Amino acid sequence: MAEEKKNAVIKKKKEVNIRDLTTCDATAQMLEKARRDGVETAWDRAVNMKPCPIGADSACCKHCSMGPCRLNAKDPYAKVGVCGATIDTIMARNFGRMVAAGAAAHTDHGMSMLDLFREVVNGNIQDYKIKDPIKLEEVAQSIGIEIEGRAIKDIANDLYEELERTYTQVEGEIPFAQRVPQKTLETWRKLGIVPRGAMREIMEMIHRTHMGVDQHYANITKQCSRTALADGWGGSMVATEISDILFGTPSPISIEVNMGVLKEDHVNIIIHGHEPNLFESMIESVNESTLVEESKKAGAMGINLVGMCCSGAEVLVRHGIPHAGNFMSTEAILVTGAVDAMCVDVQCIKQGLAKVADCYGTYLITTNPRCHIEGATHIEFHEHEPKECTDEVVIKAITRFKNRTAKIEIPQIKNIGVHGFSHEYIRYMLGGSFRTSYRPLNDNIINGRIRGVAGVVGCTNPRVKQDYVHVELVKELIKNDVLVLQTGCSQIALAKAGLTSPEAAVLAGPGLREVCETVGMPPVLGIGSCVDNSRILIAASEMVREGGLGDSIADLPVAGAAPEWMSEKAICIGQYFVASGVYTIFGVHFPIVDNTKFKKHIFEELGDMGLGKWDFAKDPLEIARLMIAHIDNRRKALGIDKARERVLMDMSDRRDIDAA
Ligand code: SF4
Ligand code: MSK
Repeated sequence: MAEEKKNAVIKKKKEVNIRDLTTCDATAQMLEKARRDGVETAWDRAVNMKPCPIGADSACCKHCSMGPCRLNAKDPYAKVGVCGATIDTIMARNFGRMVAAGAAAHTDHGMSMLDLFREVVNGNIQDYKIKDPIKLEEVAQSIGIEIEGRAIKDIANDLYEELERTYTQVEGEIPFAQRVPQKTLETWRKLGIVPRGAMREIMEMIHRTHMGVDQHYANITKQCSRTALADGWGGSMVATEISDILFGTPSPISIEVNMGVLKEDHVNIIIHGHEPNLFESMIESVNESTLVEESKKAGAMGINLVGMCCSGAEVLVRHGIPHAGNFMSTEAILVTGAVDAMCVDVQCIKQGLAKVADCYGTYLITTNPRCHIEGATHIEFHEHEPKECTDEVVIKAITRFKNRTAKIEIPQIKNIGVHGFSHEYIRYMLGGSFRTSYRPLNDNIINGRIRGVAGVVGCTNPRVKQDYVHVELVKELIKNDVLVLQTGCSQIALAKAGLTSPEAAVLAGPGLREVCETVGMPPVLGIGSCVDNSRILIAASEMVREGGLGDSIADLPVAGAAPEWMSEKAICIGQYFVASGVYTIFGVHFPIVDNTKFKKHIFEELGDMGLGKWDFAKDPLEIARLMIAHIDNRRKALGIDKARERVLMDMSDRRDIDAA
C-alpha cells in the first residue's frame, strides 16, 4: 500500500480485542487484516469516540442560538433551557426529529419507486416492466380500485393516482389506511393520528419541533405517531408493494451469505444501499455478453455480483444473488482486497468507506444525486437509461481487476439459508393451495404450538458486539416457540448463524418445531429489507382479520425488537410499530432520561391508550424475557393461555385411554 494512501492509518489509540467487537468470523478475520494493514474502520473510531453522555440521553437541545442547552440527566427537572423548555419537551422534540428523518428516508425512497412505476406504466421507461400483474391487481383491490375486466395499464394508472396521495395529500387519510384493522383505525381516529400525506406529516413534525412551537411532550408524541405511520403504512408500504409489482414478489429461495461469496478469480462487484432499481439494472449489465467477454480478456473467469446491507436483502429474495454481509461488515469486506467496485445509492453508506476503498484501490462509486461522497467516483444513475451507469460501473471494475495490486485474502466462510417469505407466501405456505389464508397460523397460535410472533429487525452497531444480540435473542425466542420474522441487517446476522435454514427447526421449542417440520420452513423467516417491515404490518393485519386473536393489532400475541439499532429510520420504524399496537423493545441505548414524564408516556401511557409501547434492554436474554412476557400477557387477555398448558400425551397416556 503506497505511503501516501495511509491516510486511514490508526494512530496510537485504544485497541480492543477483535473477538469483543464481532461474532462474525469473516468480519473478525478482516479486522485482523485491517490492523496489520494499518487501516481504520468504524470499530476503531467507536472505541476512540466516547459518546457524549448528555447527547446520548437526548438531554440537550440546539434548536436555536440561545443555546445549545444541556440539561442534567441525573436531576432532569433541576434546570430548563434558556427558552424555558423542559427535559420532556427537549427529549420529545429530539425524538420527533429522528422520526421525521427516518420517515423522510423511507418515503423519499418510496416516492422514487412510485416515479419509476409511473414512467414504466406510461411507456417512458422501457428497461423495466410490470413483472407481477397479479400483485398489481391485489394491491389495487385492497384500496378499492375496480379490477374486473379492466386492462392492466388502466388499473396501473389508477393505482399510481391513488398511491401518489400517500405523499402529496393535505387532508383525509392515506390510501393504505384502508388495510388497517377497523379497531386499530378507530383508535387512530380517536387520537387524531391517521396520516394525511407523508409530506405534510414530515413538514408538520419539523415545524412543531422548531423553537417556540409545540411544547407539550404528549402532543409532540402524537405527531411522532402520525409521521411514523405515514412511513409504515405509507412511504415504506408503497416502496415494498411497487417494488414487488415491478421486480417480482419474493418467494422462498436458497441463497449463500457471508464474505466467502467473493471469488478471487472473478471481477467482484458489490451493491450496497437500498434502491432495487440500481441492482436490477446491474444484474442486466453483469450478464451483458460483451462485458463478460471484456472481463475474460482481462484475465477473469467472469463477473461476480453480490449484495450487502438492504440492497442485498432486496435482491437476494428475488434473484438468489449472494449476500456478503450486513451494515457493520461493509468496510471490513473492502479489506479483502478482492472487491473491484462497491456501488452505492442511498442510506447507511458510511463515509469511512471512501478511505478504506482508497487503501485497496477499490472503486467506491456513488450513483444517486442525493448521495455524493468526497473521494468517491460519481456515476449518476438515470432510470430512463439505467444501463449507461451500470455498464460503466462494470467497465471500471474490470479495469481495477486488470490492475489489482492489493494482497487478496477472502475469508472462506459461506452459509446457506432460505429467504423470501413475503406476507403473501406465508399465507400460502401455511395454508396450502386449498386453504390459502392465515387460518393455520392463527390456529397454531390459539392451540399453543406457536406461542406468538416476533419481528426482530434493524441494524448492527459498533457499540455492541456485531450480530451477538440478534442471534442470541432469536435463539431464545424460537426455543420458546415464538415464530420470528426478520428484515434488514438482522436477517443477515441470523443467516450467517445458520438459523434461516429449515434444519434450524431443531433449535425451536417442540410446538414451533412441529409446525416448521410439517411445512418445511425455518423457524426464522427472512422477509426483506428494512423498508419491508411494512410486510410485518400487513401480516399482523391479516392475523387480526382472520379472527380468534382479538380485534386490533394491539390484541395480538406479537412483539418487536431492534436490538442493535443505530439509524433514525430504526426509531421511525419503532414508532410506527408502537403506534400500530406492537410492544417494541430496543437495545444498545435509548435516547431518553429515566424518571421523566416523556419516558413514562412512551414506555407506559401509549399502551393504555390502545397503542403499543416502547421498552429498552441490552441483554438478549432479558429482551427475550420481556417479549415473551408480553406475548404471554396477550395470550392471557385473549383467554388462550390455557392451550399452552396442555400436556403432550406419551405412550402410557395413550394406553390409559385405550384401556378406558
Ligand atoms: Fe435552548 Fe430553548 Fe434554544 Fe433549545 S430552543 S437551544 S432549549 S433556548
Ligand atoms: S440497511 S437502517 S443498517 S437495517 Fe436497511 Fe441495515 Fe439498519 Fe441500514
